[in-house]
Parts: sequence; C-alpha cells; structure tokens
Amino acid sequence: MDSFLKIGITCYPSLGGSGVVATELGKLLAEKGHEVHFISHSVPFRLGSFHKNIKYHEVDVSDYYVFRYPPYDLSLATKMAQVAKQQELDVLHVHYAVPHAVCAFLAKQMVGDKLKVVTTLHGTDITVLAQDESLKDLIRLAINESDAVTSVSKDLTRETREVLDITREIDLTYNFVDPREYYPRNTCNCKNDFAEPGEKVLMHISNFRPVKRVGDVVDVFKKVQEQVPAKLLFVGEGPDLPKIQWKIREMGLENKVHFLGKQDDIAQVISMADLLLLPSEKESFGLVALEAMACGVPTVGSIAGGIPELITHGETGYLAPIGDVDAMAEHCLALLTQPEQMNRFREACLQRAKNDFSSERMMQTYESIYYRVLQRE
Ligand code: GMT
Repeated sequence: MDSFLKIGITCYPSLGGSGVVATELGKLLAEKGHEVHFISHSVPFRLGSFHKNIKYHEVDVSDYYVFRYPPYDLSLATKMAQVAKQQELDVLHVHYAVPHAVCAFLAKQMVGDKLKVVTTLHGTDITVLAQDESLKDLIRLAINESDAVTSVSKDLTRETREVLDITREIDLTYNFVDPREYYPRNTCNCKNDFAEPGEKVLMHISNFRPVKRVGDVVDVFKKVQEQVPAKLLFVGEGPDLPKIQWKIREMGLENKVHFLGKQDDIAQVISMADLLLLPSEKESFGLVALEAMACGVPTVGSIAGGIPELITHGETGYLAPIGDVDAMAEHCLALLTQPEQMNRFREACLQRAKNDFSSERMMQTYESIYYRVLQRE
C-alpha cells in the first residue's frame, strides 16, 4: 500500500528522546512523500532545514486574565482540530500520553471519526505520570480511545498494562536512528581536546534528572580511573547537574571530568567515547544507548526497564542491577583492558543498530499502523 497520507504530529518539541523520535519520524515520512504537519508550541529542535512536505503549526495559548494557569492543553486540542479540518489530515500521531493523547481525543470529538489518532507511549507518561491517581483515569481514557497505541519497549507495554489495567492491543515500535547520521565519526582532533593520547573516554549523556542516577556515573568512573587512565565527559543539563559538580569536586576528580553542556551533533560527540554509561533507575528504552551503539560505542548500564531489550549483555554492552556500581566498574574494566573484546563489542554494536533499529524499518512499521487504522491495508 503506498498512497501518501496527511499526518499531524505532536510531541514535546524540546524534550529528549520522545521529541527526537517524533521529529525524525516526521522528517522520514516527509522524505518518503507523505505530508507532515507538526502541531506544537515551538518548532521541534531537531527539525532542521526546510522540506516541502513539512509544515509547522504553532499553538497560541490564551492568557486571558481570568486564567490562573494558561490552558495550553485546550489550545492544543483546538489547534489540532483546526489543522485536521483545514489540511484534511488522515492521522494525528501524538507522542506522550499527557497531555497529547488527551488533546487528540478532544480534537477527534470536534473533527469526527474520520480523523484517526495514534498514540506513542515513551516512558515517563506511564512510569511516572500514570502512577499519579489524579491523572490515571484520564491517561487510561486517552489510551483506550486512541485508534492505535504504540510503545517503545515490551517492558513499557507490560508496565502500561499493569499500572493502568489496560488490555487493548499495543504495537511495539522500538526507537530508531538514521544511519545517514549515526555512524562512527572521525574524532581525532576533538578527542585530543579532552583526553591525553592513550586515555580512555567514558561518557554520560542525559537530562540529569534523578531517574538517570548520574551520581552512579561518577562512582563507576572513580573506580575505573583508579585502574586505567581515563576521562569522563558529561553531555546535557538538568536538575542534578549542580549536585554532580559538587560530588566531583568532593571526590577530587575535577581534572578528569569535562562538562560539554547541551550538544546538537550527538553522533560526533558520542564517537569520542570508548564507553557510554547509562545507570538509570527507569528507562523505557534509552535512545542515547542506541545512538551510541550506531556509532560503535558499547554501553555499560543498568537492567532498568527496556534497556535489556536494546543492550545485549555480553555482546553490545554489559548490564548490572540498578545501583550496583562495583559490577558496572568491573564491566567497564573488562572492556577497556581487553582491546580484542572491545573490538568484538564495537562490531556487534554496529551490526545490531543496522539490523534491528534502522529508521527505514521503523518508519515502515509506523506507516503500516497508519494504513491499518485507516483500513487501507
Ligand atoms: O526521560 C527522558 O530522558 C526523556 C524522555 C522523553 O520523553 O523523551 O525519555 C523517554 O522516552 C525516550 C524515547 O522513547 C526513551 O528512550 C527514554 O528511555 C524514556 N525515558 C524514561 O523512560 C525515563
């Protein structure tokens, strides 16, 4: 089936993995020939250059003086309905249940059943928000009323069923990377800015929220650098950053750690690393570990959530129980001190990213879901 569709996409335009996946998917669909309409409060941060098949519709929020809290959700729902009617959208694909799936539900009431709603669950919409009794019923409604629901890992599907008592069909749509962007880059020059020749580079990339357990990254690194000359590079920003900077000073590691802040060209940055550290408490998928994998960089991390579906323990990285920094440090050392083993892991990473998480394959999966809900299979 190859008729082109008109697809609305709503995501958090500036938020980590879900925003990246939604934007990259929209770009790929547009490249293929579909008409893509992003509906959000600002331009998605990975949207990049102009494409004739991509349009952006900005949501204006009313700040009428009676509103103590400007009602973004209502403005978004109205905008979704307007765009759906004016552009004759076939599908509205929303990323993150709260509030996007709820807004899409409202938009559908305004437009009619010909507008199909696809909701992708990314993680904290279920693992955190759906635990909140004040939101639970609303999230369940939005999920049950979507024409299709997808989840980025089997573990997230399991948790969604468990927390919300949901039995409906949920499609598995793993995150993906575009191999044209994610491949091992030449990093000789920039790596020298951070590490001496012969030093290993460990890296952590995140939004520094408590679920990322960034303190564990520092504990693992401390043990590793006692055995092997190494530097630690942090990429990203977030609420735990000051605490981590303080911890590093207290441990006397400040000369061995660099903070790179937020970076756009993640493939270039990750390619400098020998290992990625991802010791999260919760992680429905862990997109950054896939980005690293596609650049030939193994991950050492925790067994949280969907990480074991992505990282094959002993092949493309090593996993340990949440908080087990001793085991994680041992795993790092096992790779950093055995070059042949490291090369095998690097090769396995490249193969797995290419074979199992390619953007082409996942775009086809999403397309087939769109055609299915439109009954155009
Ligand atoms: O938690 C984050 O880092 C941000 C969040 C998001 O909404 O982007 O990430 C979630 O979605 C990503 C994309 O599907 C997943 O790769 C992350 O694992 C997931 N985060 C959590 O589950 C904590």
